[in-house]
Amino acid sequence: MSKPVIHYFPIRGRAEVLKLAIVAGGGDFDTVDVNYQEQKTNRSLYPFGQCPRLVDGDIDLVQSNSIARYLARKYSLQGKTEQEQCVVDMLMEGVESLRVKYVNLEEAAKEVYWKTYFDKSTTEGRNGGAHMQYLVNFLTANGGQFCVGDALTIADLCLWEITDLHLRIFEEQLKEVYPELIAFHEHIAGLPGIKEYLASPKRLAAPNANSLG
Ligand SMILES: N[C@@H](CCC(=O)N[C@@H](CS)C(=O)NCC(=O)O)C(=O)O
Repeated sequence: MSKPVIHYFPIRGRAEVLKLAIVAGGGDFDTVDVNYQEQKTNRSLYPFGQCPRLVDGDIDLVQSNSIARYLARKYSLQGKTEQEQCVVDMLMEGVESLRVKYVNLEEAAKEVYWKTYFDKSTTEGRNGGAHMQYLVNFLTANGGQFCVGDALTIADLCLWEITDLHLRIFEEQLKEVYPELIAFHEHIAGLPGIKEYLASPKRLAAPNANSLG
């Protein structure tokens, strides 16, 4: 099996779910610090002028969720049935809705951010379709260990990673309001491949380029 190479900045960022998928699937990866000049000017390697970019044998692609879906197929993390795969896909989009809110979070806006996207009383409010409770609903309905079916999927890794990011910022609130999410986070972090990766030097220190990172 070919070894994927991830071209990205030296942060976790949008590469982190990709790395988690590879290690959860029993694989390994290399990383290359992206050449920003090339990223901005080479439309065939970087069609959208952005990274991450994944090179894996003949496969060369960008857009993190497209890469995540490719890796999910490669490492059998896409769900077992058509029904499961549809829900996995839907949850990935649900996490993405929250991520696009998160990437612009600033210190001064933390309180409003929590109220809008995490406070259980605001699920019926205007939030751009992004609320942690919406995601947790799937997790609890499925028993709490995995979001979909009875095995790890890429949807779990997306939810794990967005939870991990928010734990840095809202640890106490998350523990109090979403204990099932904390239990899920611990469960996924202990899975083979993931556990070793998280303890290894390959797990980069910098979460992202966000000022809260
Ligand atoms: N929709 C894209 C977004 C990619 C993105 O925002 N990439 C950022 C880094 S996380 C980037 O390349 N920023 C530099 C730039 O846009 O010039 C994806 O999911 O891959």
